[in-house]
Amino acid sequence: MAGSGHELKLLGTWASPFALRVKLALGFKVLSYEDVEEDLRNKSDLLLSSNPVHEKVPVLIHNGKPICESQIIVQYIDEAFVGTGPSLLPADPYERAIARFWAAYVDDKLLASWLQSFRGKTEEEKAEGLKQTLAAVEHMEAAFKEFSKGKPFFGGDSVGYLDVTLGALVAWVHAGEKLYGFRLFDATRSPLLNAWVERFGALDAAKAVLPEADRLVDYAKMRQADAAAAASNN
Ligand SMILES: N[C@@H](CCC(=O)N[C@@H](CS)C(=O)NCC(=O)O)C(=O)O
Repeated sequence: MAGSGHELKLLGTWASPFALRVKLALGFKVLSYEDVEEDLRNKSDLLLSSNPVHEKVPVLIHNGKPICESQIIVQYIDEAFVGTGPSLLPADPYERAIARFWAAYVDDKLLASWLQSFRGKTEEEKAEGLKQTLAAVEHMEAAFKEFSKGKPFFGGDSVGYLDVTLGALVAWVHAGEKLYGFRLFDATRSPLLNAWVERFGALDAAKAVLPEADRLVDYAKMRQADAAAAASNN
């Protein structure tokens, strides 16, 4: 699908920020692929055999070989398709290392605490999640300033690895605001990232991939209702 000699198949779900990350990378690299929508309540044999350790999406299957974990997949795409579309990771090894550091921070700190701020079991857990989210946003705002050097993206004039990593959350920033009245990046706390959210979301490759916020809101409400029903049955 990607071009001569390459067959790419992505196992994902439309709402998964991790699968969206891979779709963004494939889009920016202008690689065609087969998009396989998984049902996570009834995972396919292909998903279970391709990612037997975590049994999670996304999985990219390149010429029959599976690659798991969204950040590793994006790095793989960049390395396996050098010269196809723009490079996402910086060329300089030190800058690559720093970009990977911040990409890990997005998942380990920013996303984890943001999820805790609305999924925490108690009000205390949620408050702690929010506190940590705000601290992580402050760090990300400073990282954006350092990477972008006054230009529009983490990658400078064009999108790079961190734009793809964080860009997967853009649709969820809008959905989260509608659901919880809290905007992850706002004009007061993080003006640079607030503007970046709009700039990134306006890119054709992002618009082609990122779902509408209202669709995510309906999906999140459905998942919350499922979780509440499961809890009351236990
Ligand atoms: N660290 C993983 C996270 C992937 C992940 O959490 N995927 C979720 C969907 S958003 C999943 O497949 N969940 C299914 C399950 O937990 O059974 C990555 O970056 O790819």
